[in-house]
Amino acid sequence: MMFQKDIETMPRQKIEELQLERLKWLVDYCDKNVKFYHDRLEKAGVTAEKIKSLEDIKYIPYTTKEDIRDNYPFGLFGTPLKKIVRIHASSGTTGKPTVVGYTKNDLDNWSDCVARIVMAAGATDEDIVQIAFGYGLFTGALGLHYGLEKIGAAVVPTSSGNTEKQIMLMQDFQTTALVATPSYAQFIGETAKEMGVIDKLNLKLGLFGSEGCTEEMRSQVEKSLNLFATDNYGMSELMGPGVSGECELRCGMHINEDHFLAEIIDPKTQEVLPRGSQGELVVTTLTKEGIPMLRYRTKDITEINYEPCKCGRTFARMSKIKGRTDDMLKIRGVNVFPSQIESVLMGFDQIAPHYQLVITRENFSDRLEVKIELADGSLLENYSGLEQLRGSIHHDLKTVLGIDTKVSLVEHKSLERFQGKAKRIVDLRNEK
Ligand code: DLL
Repeated sequence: MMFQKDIETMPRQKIEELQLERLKWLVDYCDKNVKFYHDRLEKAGVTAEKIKSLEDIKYIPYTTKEDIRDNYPFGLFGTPLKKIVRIHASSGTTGKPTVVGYTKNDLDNWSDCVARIVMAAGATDEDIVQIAFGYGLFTGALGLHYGLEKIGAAVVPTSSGNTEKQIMLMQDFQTTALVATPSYAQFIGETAKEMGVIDKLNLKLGLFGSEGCTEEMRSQVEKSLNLFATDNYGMSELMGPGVSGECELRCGMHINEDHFLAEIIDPKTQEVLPRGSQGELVVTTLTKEGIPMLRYRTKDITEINYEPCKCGRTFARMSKIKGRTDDMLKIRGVNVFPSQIESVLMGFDQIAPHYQLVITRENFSDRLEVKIELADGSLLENYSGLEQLRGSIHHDLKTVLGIDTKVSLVEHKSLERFQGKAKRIVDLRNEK
């Protein structure tokens, strides 16, 4: 089933004509309404008239997360606040969050995009869907919420957490679909098993996204909750969920190409790579008014397949995210930057500037261990001094990151030293 069949099956040529028309509109819109873009475009000598083909997008400079942050909170908005009807923000970045705004049209397009994705995954108006993403500034919950309502599903906004109650409702309502991060879904599965109620659940579909998930992990979750799971991708800067999602054939995530123009670039040289290459995904929003994005560097690594899919959809498909070009970590759904940790650690003079971040997954939950070297041996014999230091670091990290970490103080000179760039992150989550 398709939510907007005419659009989702457009011949490639038609898609590209529409994208070109919208790209010209967007350049003009950004030029006129966002000073930041106006200055950038002027410097690059780009006007809407200069865009004659989709390839001409290469003349437009890239936009980065730093650009959004530098213009905190509303500097990149394309409309006065009067026209903004919703504001979201990304979780825990260094200092200030990334703030995004939506007009009424944006919300309408957003719910259309999500409606397409959930329908492609197999959701229908017969479904009772429990949304176990955290409601709040995060785009995930409300994004899925509106899209699912649009297709007529019965939405149950349970939010994340309260797992046993979540499972009780699932049982009582005979919930048929679950929206969650794959890791939370896994925890729900485990808890339901412990409660001995797996057989009493009626789940058929898992709409998972917002973090990476290996095929092995997906199969495991499918088995534990006895459902069929699809993956969907997005980010707050571009919209939230709704950028792309798998159809039931699960051979890549269909990009909503009438709203998003995707490119793959080499993150080092910043050159656009030929079709089919793997690299950093760069996305231009073609219709967004609230906060339009010109060539936004997602830092996510993927590749795009432009062959029409056997499901009938012609929208290109991006492969599952391979990783990120930067070091941003997603711990239990919270974005954590190593630089945030570093800035906390540097505030303590009893420790040396050598640290390592070890991320593991235990009981289906991410765990971050921060290993820090003591500056010297003076504290080694002083147990209460060590404990006090450990406690203070733990407290400050929690204040800045919003999550619990395990703090381990290790002996001076026990961590690896580096000749070139440091590699401080040891991510063991996908090792098992
Ligand atoms: O996670 C939006 C979203 C919500 C997508 C719910 C899907 C479902 P942010 O919090 O801004 O937005 O985080 C965006 O999360 O750049 C990716 O690195 C990662 N990410 C999102 N979806 C996937 C996915 C939402 N399906 C960042 N697979 C992105 C792997 C994903 N990584």
